[in-house]
Amino acid sequence: KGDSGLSEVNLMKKQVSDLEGQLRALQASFSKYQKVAAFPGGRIVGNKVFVTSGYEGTFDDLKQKCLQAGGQLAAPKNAVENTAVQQIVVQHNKSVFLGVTDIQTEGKFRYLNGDAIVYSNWLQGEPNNEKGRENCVEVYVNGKWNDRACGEKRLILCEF
Ligand code: 293
Ligand code: CA
Repeated sequence: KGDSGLSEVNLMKKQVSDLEGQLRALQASFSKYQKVAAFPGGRIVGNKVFVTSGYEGTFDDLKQKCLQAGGQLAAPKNAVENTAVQQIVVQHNKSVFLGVTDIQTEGKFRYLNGDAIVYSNWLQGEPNNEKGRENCVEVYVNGKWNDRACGEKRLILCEF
């Protein structure tokens, strides 16, 4: 038999590690579907899941609640994701706050990890930083974005 036993062991090691990878992917995917089951009305777009619990609060409230749940505030990065967000806004007839702000530098909108945004859907005339105090971003029922004061209360929308 010689070293053919060894290579069989190596083959099995590879198979086990492949299976571990697949299991991890499956667990990650399953936990997202569990969120939608827990909060029906969620939307699945590719790898991303958007869900709301119906809670309304200030930006800081919402941000904390999403993090606590193991997710983050929703930040649509393309038109398909934005449409999914819009559908939830329409369903609840309540605007949501996104995980996008220009708190760091006025007029420079960023995700909560500090990266510059790669997609936006501003309503014409926005962002206007009305009264110099609008650093958060809400989504209207038409899917368009408006900068808004972070202390206003909006519907929570998390992504996982
Ligand atoms: C101003 C002009 C309005 C606009 C509003 C929002 C507030 O009042 O047309 O809708 O600002 O930008 O965030
Ligand atoms: Ca505005």
